[in-house]
Amino acid sequence: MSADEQSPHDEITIPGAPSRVSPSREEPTHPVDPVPPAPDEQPAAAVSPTGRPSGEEEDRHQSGAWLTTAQGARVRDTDHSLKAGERGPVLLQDHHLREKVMHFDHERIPERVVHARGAGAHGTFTAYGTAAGVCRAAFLGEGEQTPVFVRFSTVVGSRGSADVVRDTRGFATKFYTGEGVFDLVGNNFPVFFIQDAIKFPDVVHAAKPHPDREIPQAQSAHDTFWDFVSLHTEAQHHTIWQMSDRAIPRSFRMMEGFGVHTFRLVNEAGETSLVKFHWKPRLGVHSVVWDEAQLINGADPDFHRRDLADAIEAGAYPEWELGIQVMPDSEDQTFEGIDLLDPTKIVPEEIVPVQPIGRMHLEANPANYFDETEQVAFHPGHLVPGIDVTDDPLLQGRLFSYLDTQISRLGAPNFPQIPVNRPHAPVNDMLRDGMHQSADHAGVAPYRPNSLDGGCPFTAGGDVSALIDVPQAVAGPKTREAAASFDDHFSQPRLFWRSLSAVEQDHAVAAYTFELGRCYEQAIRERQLEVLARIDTTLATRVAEGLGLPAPVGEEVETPFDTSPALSQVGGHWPVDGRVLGIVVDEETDLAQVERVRRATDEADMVPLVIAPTGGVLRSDDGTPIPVQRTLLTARSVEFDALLVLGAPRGSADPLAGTDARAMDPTAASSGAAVDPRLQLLVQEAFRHGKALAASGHGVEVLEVTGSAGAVGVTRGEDPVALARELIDLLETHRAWARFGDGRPDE
Ligand code: HDE
Repeated sequence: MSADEQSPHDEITIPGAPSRVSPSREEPTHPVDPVPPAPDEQPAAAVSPTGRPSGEEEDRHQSGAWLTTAQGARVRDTDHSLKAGERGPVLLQDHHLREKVMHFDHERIPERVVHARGAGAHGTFTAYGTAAGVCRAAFLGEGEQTPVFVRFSTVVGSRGSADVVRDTRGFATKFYTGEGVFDLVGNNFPVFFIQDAIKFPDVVHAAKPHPDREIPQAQSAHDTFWDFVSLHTEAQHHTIWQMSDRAIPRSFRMMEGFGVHTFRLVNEAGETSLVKFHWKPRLGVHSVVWDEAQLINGADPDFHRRDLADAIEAGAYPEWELGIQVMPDSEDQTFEGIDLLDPTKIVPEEIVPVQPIGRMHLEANPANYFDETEQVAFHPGHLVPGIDVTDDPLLQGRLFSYLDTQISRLGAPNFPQIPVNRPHAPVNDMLRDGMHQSADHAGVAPYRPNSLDGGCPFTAGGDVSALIDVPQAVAGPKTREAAASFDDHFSQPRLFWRSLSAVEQDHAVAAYTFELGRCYEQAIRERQLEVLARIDTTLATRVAEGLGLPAPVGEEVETPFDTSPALSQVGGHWPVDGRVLGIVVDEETDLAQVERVRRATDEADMVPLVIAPTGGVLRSDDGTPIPVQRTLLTARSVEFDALLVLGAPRGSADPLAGTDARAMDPTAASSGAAVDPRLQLLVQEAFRHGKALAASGHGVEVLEVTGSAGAVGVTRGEDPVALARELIDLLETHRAWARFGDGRPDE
């Protein structure tokens, strides 16, 4: 085995490199044009501020080889300010200095008050045409293709917080349809904490860090959160989802999305139906385990963001099917006893199946995070003809909030003119002027009716498709009350609990115990335990045991639905696109075999990462270069979905010995026994997180010293390629579930 310094050209692309051109070691001296977006990146579409195709995408990129001021004047020196003498004071006339620093001082905009941390991507939605019977929206017509921009987010943490925290995830999609923008601003849970928008500031204040010390960041494991949800018991359904594995997704690509509220669809004949929107990921719904999540947040706080961008760069395009549950638009807007206006309720899929209506692929990363992901402005009120809202009081409040918040964040009412927000449909409003206006408005009469501009713009007549406000009859005394049908807070959390498999229930018990265990106030713990007892006494008893508290006695609420298997995420076989296989090698590993394993992994649309004691490039006997992507110093188990151990490097003096507690004491190596302790840790962690493991040759020794040999989902053999294929098969079930328990639903 030999290690070269230089990176070779490797046909198997490992995503994530910051630049597509390898930089020179020396500072470049010849001017070149600005770097265009990478092949996997795409800026917002080239449409004018008034929605016309401009075809001038490149005009938005900076151009010219020379550094200029914002006014286009070329600059000779950007490293020294203009001074009165080399050691003298800086002169006020230095426009370049002042412009540079002024702009820098204002680079930030306020982060979103919720959902501050997110990642976005461009894609395409292709409709099946199956919704035509219930919805007249043109973009749902058979074969129609609509560009989309999707932003995934966590809710509670600040913009710089870690990705894999226990939290709800936002799943917001902007459809740039020919009839205007439609935003489906959903979450990865189908229910919400509160039933009325007026409590939204309260629940967010409770979930956000405590106002005095501003801790804890990005998590619900603290007193104010549990104080709120135990007092507002409508929050318990959302809370049990939050304590389930759904709150720690393996990837944005492996999350369901839900519109949460019931929407009203209108067909060509003007008939209406009540629907709930669902996004179903092609890769299945998968999560990390809690211990893994905690490690990830230290090892790679950008885990989800990186996973999304890398998958797109590698061509493993994330994909979801959009589906709807269709319920009749009855007078009471209730279905099988479920109030469809209550956003804390689901309609079980076993009762109303989700009908697929289209498919979405995400195919391009944003060319610039700030321009697109930070400035994208969603709004549940961005609707197109055929889609209308209902009287769900939570949705009604959202219709106010999302316009309002953009004024704080994007500074002016002209935010729809920011490229990522521009409609791909002709815009002819009578909104004028305002800060950051960038449209050219012709004409003199932005009012209606007018005669000076020939009466333009006209309102759409009955024969022209236009937004519909369904003439829903409303009547009633003004009142600050909720309907009695909103009072059932427990039957659906109970349905959720009973639908989980045994291993998922174990995880939920551990999550409640952890979170309540992090609270300081005994009264809050006890109150929440009493509330849990109304959901399920076994759940409450198990959590109480973990907290060392007496089991509460409560009256369980009966649920009309026994279980809903669709709520469990365990079981089934799923595609493995973009999953990461770590391949451990040492100086004795047969590198020709490693190369074959890499190819087989790449062919399975997975990412092979070679882990060796030190970095560089290895060469097989026939000279094939094999780049090392991780060393024992830089690898951490959480990055890999499965491990193939083809070597057992001995412990050696780490380059940073003494600064890394995991590095081995070099004197211990001579004692003979030791497989490098960092490799042992790697395998032990992967093992306890239920990941698939395989070993061949010396690697088998690693399984033995870590005590993982012979366990479920751990395999060994002579042929590394056959082992890699076995691992890929195992990965289709996501985890070796039996290592945690039997994974079957609780009897
Ligand atoms: Fe939001 N929400 N929300 N929300 N929400 C925002 O809008 C709000 C709710 C959701 O990636 C804000 O531009 C109120 C439910 C997502 O840019 C703000 C209420 C659901 C995103 C706001 C809710 C969501 C937001 C913050 C209670 C799931 C991120 C910045 C009535 C169906 C969108 C912004 C993105 C963002 C208000 C409840 C989803 C303040 C008042 C329910 C995915 O306008």
